[in-house]
Amino acid sequence: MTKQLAFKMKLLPGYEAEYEKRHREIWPELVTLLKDSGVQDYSIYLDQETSTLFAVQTVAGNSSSQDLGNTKIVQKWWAYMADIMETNPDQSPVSVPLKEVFTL
Ligand code: RM4
Repeated sequence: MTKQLAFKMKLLPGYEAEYEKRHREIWPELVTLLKDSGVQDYSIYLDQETSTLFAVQTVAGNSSSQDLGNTKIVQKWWAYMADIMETNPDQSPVSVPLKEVFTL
C-alpha cells in the first residue's frame, strides 16, 4: 500500500542555483537507497519568494525520505547540504509535514 506525503524545508536565501546543481548531481547511492526504501515519484519545488522547499513523494511503507537519517549515506548527504539549508542540530534539514487538503 503506497501513500503520498509532503513536507516543507527551508533553503537559505541566495542558494537556489547551488541547490539545483547539487540535486542534478545527486549521489547514485542516495538514489538507490531512496528507491530501495520505497520512496518514489519524489519531487521538490521551491517557492522563490520565501525560499521554502516543498517536497512530495510516494512512500511504500510509513518511512519517508526524512526517516532515513539512521543511514550513513543520508547523514553524509545532510551534512553536505547543511551549509545551504535550515537544519536541526544533527544537520538534518528542518522538515515540516504538510497536511493533505485535496487529492484527485
Ligand atoms: C533534500 C533533503 C532531503 C533529501 C533530498 C534528496 O535537499 O536533503 O532530506 O531526501 O534532498
